[in-house]
Amino acid sequence: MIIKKCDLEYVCGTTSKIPSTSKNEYVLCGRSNVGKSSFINAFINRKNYARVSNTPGKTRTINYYNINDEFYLVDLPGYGFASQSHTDQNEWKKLIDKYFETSKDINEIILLCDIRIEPTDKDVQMFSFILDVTGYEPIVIATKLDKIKKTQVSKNIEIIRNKLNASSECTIIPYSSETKEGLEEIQKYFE
Ligand SMILES: Nc1nc2c(ncn2[C@@H]2O[C@H](COP(=O)(O)OP(=O)(O)OP(=O)(O)O)[C@@H](O)[C@H]2O)c(=O)[nH]1
Ligand SMILES: [Mg+2]
Repeated sequence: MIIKKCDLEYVCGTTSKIPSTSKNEYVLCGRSNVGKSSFINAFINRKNYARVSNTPGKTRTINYYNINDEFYLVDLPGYGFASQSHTDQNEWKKLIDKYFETSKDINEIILLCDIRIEPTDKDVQMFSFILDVTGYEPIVIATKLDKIKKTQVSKNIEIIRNKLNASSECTIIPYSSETKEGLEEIQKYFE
């Protein structure tokens, strides 16, 4: 996929109106620090256009990246980090609920999981929440592939599938933003 254009076009917080983009939205969700913003940078081939940080909770708003005027990558704020207060968790929930209730342009939801770690209860909840609101299983990108040995990949993918209660048809793509392994497969999937 050739990226001719990428613009951060909308940034939504809890008090913002969710835009009606009238274009397909590919939605990225997952734990804080799992690599959502890094995925966007790899996808658009830019270094730090979507802000990446070691500090969990970097992305606090819903960020809409217009790709080639064809579709949007929607970066949702991450969940489940230790320093997240109750107030922050409530704000997060309000924003996420508002997005899923309001947006009419969701085309595909992508749940990112760290390939090294068994999905947390929050990941399991997110997976089943997506299934409930859309009627479809999300696709799963298993991030940080560069951090494990090749021989562990298929075992870890099955651990993710089992823990998420995902079907055997659910697409789970091993991926690394460092090496870009898996990127082509994801792009093909989008196309
Ligand atoms: N080795 C390796 N590190 C990665 C990969 N993807 C992300 N990281 C690192 O993980 C950290 C968090 O990445 P982000 O992309 O900011 O994570 P996020 O999901 O956007 O986090 P929030 O904005 O807090 O929700 C950064 O230090 C990244 O460099 C990957 O594929 N491999
Ligand atoms: Mg982020």
